[in-house]
Amino acid sequence: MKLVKLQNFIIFTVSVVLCGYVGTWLGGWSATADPVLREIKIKARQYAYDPSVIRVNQGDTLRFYLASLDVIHGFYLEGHDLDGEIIPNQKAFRVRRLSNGEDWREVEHVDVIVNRRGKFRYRCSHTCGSMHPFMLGELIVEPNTPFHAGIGGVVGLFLGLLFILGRSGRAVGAKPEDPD
Ligand SMILES: [Cu+2]
Repeated sequence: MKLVKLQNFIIFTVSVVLCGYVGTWLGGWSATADPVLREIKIKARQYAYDPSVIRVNQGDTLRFYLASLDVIHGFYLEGHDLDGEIIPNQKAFRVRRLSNGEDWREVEHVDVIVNRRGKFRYRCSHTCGSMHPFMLGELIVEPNTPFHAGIGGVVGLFLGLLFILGRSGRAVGAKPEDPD
């Protein structure tokens, strides 16, 4: 009987770990396989951005529309190689990548794919007045894997329990023929 218990324990543990792993894998897969396009309209004014906090999920594509309500502002997005220049009362704005020394180009929106989790600040990169250094916002990129891993773990637990119940049922049935 001891051997059966040990076997049950191993099968249970393996199925929980395996299903947790599969759940995590599926979670990671869905984070990149189901990217959402989010349109984000940012209004800049002295000395703030609206919205000042943006929450998105890893893998999303962010389509930024930038507008200024007063003077020329910048839009530098940390960690995403993007700098913007926003001219007031104008639908188009200018962007450039800093890494390759690219020149400004005029666009009506700019797309950024957020592949990394974390907090990234965006700040004004165009001196716009006395409080310019405090013109900041925060982009929060959240993972969406723990939920799937959790579901995988619960499914694993359930399957493991079913397996043990099935096995112990058979063990009891077999007992008269094969006593320990
Ligand atoms: Cu500014």
